[in-house]
Amino acid sequence: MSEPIIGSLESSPVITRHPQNPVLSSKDVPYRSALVFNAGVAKHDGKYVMLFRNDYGSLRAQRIDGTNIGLALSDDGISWEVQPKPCFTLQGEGIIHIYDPHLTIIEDRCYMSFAMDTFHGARGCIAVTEDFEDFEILTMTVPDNRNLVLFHERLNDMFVRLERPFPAYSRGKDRFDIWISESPDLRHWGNSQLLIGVEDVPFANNKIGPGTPPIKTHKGWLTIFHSVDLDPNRGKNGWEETWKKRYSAGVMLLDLEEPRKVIGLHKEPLMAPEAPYEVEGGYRNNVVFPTGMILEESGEVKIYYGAADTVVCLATAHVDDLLNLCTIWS
Ligand code: BMA
Repeated sequence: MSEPIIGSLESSPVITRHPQNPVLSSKDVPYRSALVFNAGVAKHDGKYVMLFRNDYGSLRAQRIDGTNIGLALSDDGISWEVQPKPCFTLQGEGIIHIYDPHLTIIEDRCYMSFAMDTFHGARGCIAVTEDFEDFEILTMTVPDNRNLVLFHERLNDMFVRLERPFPAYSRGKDRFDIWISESPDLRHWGNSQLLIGVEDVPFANNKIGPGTPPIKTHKGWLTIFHSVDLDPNRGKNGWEETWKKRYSAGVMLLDLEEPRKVIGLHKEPLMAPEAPYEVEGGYRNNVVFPTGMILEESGEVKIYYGAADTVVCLATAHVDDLLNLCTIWS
């Protein structure tokens, strides 16, 4: 089944890429590192805290040997200091690697959700940590699921997450959507429901997935998701010989009381790959992968994203502009 090709895409004018981009790359890391991207970011104890994906190997040989999670701290969310050692690695029977951390603070406790590739498929995991040294894994989904993002507070007494299963018997191949589930204790999850499908996003023809843990605004929960379009005619587009996808970012608004209800969606991309560090010289070019979002008291929203699966970047927007983009859902 072939999907219509999506033409050129542009970022919304409300987005400003930070002049210091990339804000984190492998050269800032004091241990083995080749690609640094897809970072979870939150404010905690007066600091900005970042958990980032660190793929180590050889940049020159374009070879990845493994992945761990690094920790970086910052006073302003722009200049980061990477801590001396990776803070999380996981090895074991059947585990291939762990990756793509998201960070959520709920009732002053720090939760990292992440993906784990195993010999039996991809699993989504949630861990809790007091000190970013020891992590206790609270839950792991059955395959295939990933891109778990938690809401920063309980709603109707339940913890809530967005997630992206990979349904093999969906509408043809690779039609992956965003789902929502809830839990009384962060360990047992259920009441799962489709939140929004690929068909609802005009700039996707392949799949969508959760991106940033939603932030609370007076109009609803604002969240940024990733959106993928495939063009079979795209040639070699990064290290990978057959990379034919483009990752953009979209923005939507969920109801404050009933987050299972999408109440707003911007029908165009919030961000499309266009800066040099997003479109060239990377592991996979044409990738903007949103993973963290912070709402400052001034109304500025800091959006952290992986660029070209190679570096961590920052973009900013005003919260009111983001809300205005989210037109009423019909
Ligand atoms: C997804 C994940 C992400 C990655 C993205 C773009 O499937 O593997 O880690 O950033 O693809 O390559």
